[in-house]
Amino acid sequence: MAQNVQQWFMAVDVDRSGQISVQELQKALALGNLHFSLAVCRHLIRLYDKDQSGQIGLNEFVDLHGYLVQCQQTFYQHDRNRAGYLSPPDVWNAVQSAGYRLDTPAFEASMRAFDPDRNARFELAEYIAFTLFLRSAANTFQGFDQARESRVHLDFNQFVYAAANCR
Ligand SMILES: [Ca+2]
Ligand SMILES: [Ca+2]
Repeated sequence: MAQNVQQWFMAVDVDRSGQISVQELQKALALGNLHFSLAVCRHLIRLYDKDQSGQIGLNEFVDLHGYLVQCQQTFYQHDRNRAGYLSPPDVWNAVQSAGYRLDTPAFEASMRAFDPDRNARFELAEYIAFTLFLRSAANTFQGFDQARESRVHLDFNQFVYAAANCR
C-alpha cells in the first residue's frame, strides 16, 4: 500500500476511530477543494463500504482513493485547455472513455441533472458526482438485467428502488 494513502487516511480519520465517517470524508475532500453534499459523500461510501459498516476502513479507503485519482486523471485528460472545468462535449468524451455508452437524450438529461446552475461547466466535483451516478445506474441496471439482455422490466416499486440506489 502506498505510504501516502495511509498517511492521508490517518489525517482524514480525525477522531482516530480507525474508520472514516461521512462527515470526516466530506471535510477532507473539501480541504482538497472537492465540495460534495453529504448525500454524494454517503454515495461514495456506499460504493466502497464492502463490510457494510457504514464507514470506510483503511482497505476500503485504498479503493475509494484509487477511484478518486482515476476520476481526476480522466478529468484532466479531457480538460485540454486547463480551464478547470469540462464543457458538455468534453464530458461526453470522458464518459465514453470510461465505458458508458449513452445515447444523446440520456446524456443530455443526466447532464442537466448534474449541472444544476445550467452553466454547462463541469468542475471536478460535479464530474465525480456524475460518474458516481452513472456507476450506480449501471450496477443497479445489471442487478435487474439477470438475463443480460440490456433491457429490464420494472414495476413501480422496483423503479423507486432502482432510482433510490442511483443517488
Ligand atoms: Ca473516524
Ligand atoms: Ca466499512
